[in-house]
This record gives sequence, structure tokens and C-alpha cells, in this order.
Amino acid sequence: MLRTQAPTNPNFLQMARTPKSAGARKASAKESVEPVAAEPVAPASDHEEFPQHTLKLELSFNVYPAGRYGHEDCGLTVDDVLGMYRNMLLQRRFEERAAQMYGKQKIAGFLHLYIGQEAVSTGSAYAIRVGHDSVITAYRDHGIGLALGMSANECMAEMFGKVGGCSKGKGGSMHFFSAAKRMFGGHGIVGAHIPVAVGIGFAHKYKGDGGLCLGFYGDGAAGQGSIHEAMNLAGLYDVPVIFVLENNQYAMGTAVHRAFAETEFTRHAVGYDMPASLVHGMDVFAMCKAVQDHAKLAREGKASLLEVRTYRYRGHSMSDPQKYRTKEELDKKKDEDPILRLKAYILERNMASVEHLDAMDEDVKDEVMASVDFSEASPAPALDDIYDDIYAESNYPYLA
Ligand SMILES: Cc1ncc(C[n+]2csc(CCOP(=O)(O)OP(=O)(O)O)c2C)c(N)n1
Ligand SMILES: [Mg+2]
Repeated sequence: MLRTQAPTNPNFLQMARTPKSAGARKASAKESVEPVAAEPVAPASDHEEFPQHTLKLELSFNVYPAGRYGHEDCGLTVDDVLGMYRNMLLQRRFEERAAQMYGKQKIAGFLHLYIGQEAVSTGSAYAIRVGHDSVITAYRDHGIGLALGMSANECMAEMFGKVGGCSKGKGGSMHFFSAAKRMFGGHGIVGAHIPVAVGIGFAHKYKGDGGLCLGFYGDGAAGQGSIHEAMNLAGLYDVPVIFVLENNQYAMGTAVHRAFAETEFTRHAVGYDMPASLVHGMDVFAMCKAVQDHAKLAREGKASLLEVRTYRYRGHSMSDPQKYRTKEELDKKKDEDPILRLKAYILERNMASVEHLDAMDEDVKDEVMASVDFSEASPAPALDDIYDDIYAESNYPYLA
């Protein structure tokens, strides 16, 4: 039976195992066509590479706890820190307003809010080269779009289904997209976009442009076959991709421990020859540092996994009675709020005054309100444009 040992040193990044190089793989493929010897020669030991009793693997993962890292560890300036704060506030205020607009039926279809998870998106955006590196995520995509610098106008108008939206109003809440930010969506089928993340990462490698792809997915997606197939290819082909598993502890109403035999998701990486780290997702600097470190691995041609422990404050979508969790659990998590944490960090270090941060909040609220006005004023897509930007060609026989 295969046994594993508990991590001995939580700060040790790599899993302590012999890496299998691409060269070694090629050699073994070549060996397989060697002719069979007429007289088989007995090896020195029948069990030289095959243990008779127990095969022990020692696994170690790096951890990025809350409060360990500050902005200087991430190479960030005071302006960056204030920018991060504004960026997280924008996501929060944007979604609060979106929820209100949903109630007014200005937004139709599904609406999945990211509130509570803002440190994950902002920390990641400040760790990569936005516009050069690529990003892809699932349907809970507003925070990541805004973190990458997509405008409140194009994001709100998309949810209103208007032509001023980032997908010209034809995608809606779940399908944010931006070529300029290399944000590849916004995907509704759980786990389906992660093979695309590996494809995008492979394209960076193929072109040799030094870019990488961040592929975000939820804990609920972590058991999807497509994700494991994609991870295997990424490990095999050394694709510059970071699998970012946002473990917000629920998939709709199902808690992780009710759905997974193995709830330590870092261990998923072991089967695919990848390093993995565990990150406290309510601390923007922990998140930023983790993505920076893993981006280095990616640029050296190593795929890797981040399990990010985070939490969503709102329901799965707008119609969720949330009977699967207690108010106490929710309140406890709100004590770890990523925006309040960063606010305390800024004030403790006199990076800005309370008045300055309050004014910033007002400014953000104005920006969001202006995006609502922009969306109201933007026209709906014309019926004649229904197939535009959907198909690569315009003459498919089945198009009306
Ligand atoms: C293949 C597939 N199965 C089921 C669904 C229905 N579904 C939508 S969201 C969701 C839960 C996913 O949870 P998770 O991956 O943890 O993401 P979170 O909502 O927590 O961000 C499910 C099962 C779907 N969209 N696609
Ligand atoms: Mg989840």
C-alpha cells in the first residue's frame, strides 16, 4: 500500500522527490524499442527499484499564512498598496450595486457574487504582467475582471446586456472577456475552462513569449475529470500555467468535506509532477507573494498548483437561501475580511489617513454609479448582430 507522511517542513517549496526530466522520458521511449536479448540476464536485484513492503513518499508544500508577508516582501510601493485597496473596494462596491440592479431586474439570468474573495483577484493581478500573461476563470468572474483593470463601465454594461459591455452585451455576468487584459472569461460549465487554461499556457510556451496562464477554478470543480486530464498534460509538457484553486469551502450548498475523499487539495498536484502551495486567501500580500513565487516557477517551465483558502459572503447565486451554513460561521469569516485587513495595514503604517481612505471609497461609489448610468444609456445589441463574434466564419450553412 502506498503511504504518505505528513509534511516535515511546511516552508520547503518543492515536493521531495526525484524530478522526471523530459530527457528521461525520451530515453525510456527509445529503450522500449531495443531488441529483446536472446538469453535473459537476471538483474542484480529483482527488487532494486521496487520496494517489497512500503513505499514512503515525503510530501512538503509551501504555505503562505495571513500576516507573514507585507508589501515590501512583494516588492510593492505605498502607491501600489493604496491601488490594491482601491481595487478591492471597487470590486466590493461594484457587486453590491450589481445585486441591487438584479433586484430591480436590470440584470437578468445568473449573478454570482465574489464578495469576500477580493484578495485573491487583486493579489494575483499585482503579481503578474497584466496584458502579457493570461487569465481564465469560471462564472464568478467580476472580481477578476475588475482586478485586471477592466472598467466598471464595460463590466456593468455587460451584465445589463448592452453593447457597451465587454462582450458587447451578449455574454452577461458569467462571460467577462477582455483581449487587452488577456482575460479569457468567464465560463459557466464547471471545470471546462481549465483545459483551455493549459492550451493558453501551451501557446505561451510554443510562442516563447515568456508569458504564463493563471487558471482559476473552485473547490467544486476540483473533482472534475477535465481538470485532472489538463493537470496531467501540464505536468507532462511543462506548461507555464498556475492552477489556482479558490477553495471557498462550498460548491453551491455542498461543503468540501461532504464531497471530497481528500480535502487537502495541494495533494492533487502530487500525481501530476507539480509543486503546490497553500495560501491564506483573505490576505492580499500572502496571495500576491504566492502568485509571484509560482509565476517564477511557470516562467522556468514548471506548472504548479495553489490551493487558496477563501470564503464567499453571499450565496452561491442570487437565489440561494444558504441553509447549509450558520450565521455564526459567516460572521466569523467576516472578521477576516480582506479589505478591512488591508485598511488596518495601511493605517498602522501611516500610509494614508482614514479621511483619505473614506474619500477613496466615495470616489469608488461614484465610479460604480456612473457605470450604472453608462449601462442604462448603452443600447441593446441589434438582432442582426446576433451571430457576430460567435463564429469564426460567417457562411456556415446552419446559420439563419
Ligand atoms: C459541469 C457542470 N456541472 C454542474 C454545474 C452546476 N453548477 C454550477 S456552479 C456549481 C458549483 C461549483 O462550485 P465551485 O467550483 O466551488 O465554485 P464556486 O461557486 O464556489 O465559486 C455547480 C455544481 C455546472 N455549471 N457545470
Ligand atoms: Mg466553491
